[in-house]
Amino acid sequence: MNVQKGLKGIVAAETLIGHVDGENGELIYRGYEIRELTKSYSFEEVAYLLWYGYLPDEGQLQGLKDELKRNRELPEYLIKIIDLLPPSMDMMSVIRTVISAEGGNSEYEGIATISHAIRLTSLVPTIIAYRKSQIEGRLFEHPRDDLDHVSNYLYMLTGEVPLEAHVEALESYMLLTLEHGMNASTFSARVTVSTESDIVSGVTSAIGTMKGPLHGGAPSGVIDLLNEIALAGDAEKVIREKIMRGEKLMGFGHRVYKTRDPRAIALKTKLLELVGEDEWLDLAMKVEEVAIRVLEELKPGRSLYTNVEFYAAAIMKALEMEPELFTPTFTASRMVGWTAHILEQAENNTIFRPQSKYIGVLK
Ligand code: COZ
Repeated sequence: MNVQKGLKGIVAAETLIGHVDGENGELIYRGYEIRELTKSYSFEEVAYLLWYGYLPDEGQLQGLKDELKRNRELPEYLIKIIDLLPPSMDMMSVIRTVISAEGGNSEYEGIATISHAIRLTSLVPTIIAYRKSQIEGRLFEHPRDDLDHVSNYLYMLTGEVPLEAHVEALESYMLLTLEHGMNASTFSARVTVSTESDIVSGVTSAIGTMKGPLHGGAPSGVIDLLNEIALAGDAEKVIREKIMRGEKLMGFGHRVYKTRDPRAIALKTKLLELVGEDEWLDLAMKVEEVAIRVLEELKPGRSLYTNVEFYAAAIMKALEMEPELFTPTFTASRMVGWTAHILEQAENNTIFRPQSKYIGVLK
């Protein structure tokens, strides 16, 4: 009985939703390469693709946009819960708590549906924006029906209709993080619903998993790394000392990608297009080059390259989004992938129940 720590290399399910090709650095959503999708499609179109399995025509797209808009406002009892939560509670814990309470809504009984997925996807941006306004003591900017999903999210956060460039930058990031095969949080969601538990329990498990710094929490760590390097003025020295101390460089390495993460490349391209010369972006690109070189020298053969979170941090910085909103924003987009996988698991379910190797003594 050999133990596969972290289930490394284990294939836990077959899926039609996404394909992560670690060797060639490719990410495919329902047969389409993500660079193509990011270039030409909106959040709503790609969410539709992931849920339904094909890209929507005009009528289907309008139907999805309308359904997302109908589900944006929070029910009174969720507002009350948020108002009661301690101000010190972090945003990921707030999202986990409020989405869990959404499960009290009787419409989730029975099998999971795409309408459930749409509602959960639509609620998360409003939970984030309402909580932020409540903590800051500001009037909450209610959702606007004349704005699409990503624009409306930025509008609710700031109270201003966002710049097109900001919408494009955030939409690229959210498109690239919608889905990523059997990552830890998607696996949590599938394990949870494999017991025939409900979709809200499944996404609540996923949110709790996403909260971890080795999964969704990396962009904040990247900002800290870039700030530390900017202060020290010596990228090589800071990076080398961290690795020598056995610390992990946030934004580098990936369990599956053993070459550059295609999402990082797509984000970097979009950033260069949108932001052009920007001191932060210049610093990020210089740090990336030094980090890859030093990781190869000190960790030869581990194939440690830039992952999506490295340039996600640069995007969020360009949007002047506070670091505590990075992982919540990732959660808002990955809700689509989680719910798509939950629906797929229910179609052909076998309960997940691996084994463990007892290494204790027998009394
Ligand atoms: N910085 C420095 N060393 C790293 C590293 C990083 N970011 N990622 C992995 N390594 C090293 C480990 O220390 C380990 O070294 P040894 O062989 O000397 O023990 C080796 O590479 C393999 O590490 P591990 O088994 O943890 O790799 P795995 O592929 O399981 O880890 C994750 C993948 C994403 C957890 C990655 O290593 C990591 O922690 N990255 C930083 C957090 C992050 O950016 N997460 C977002 C991912 S999208």
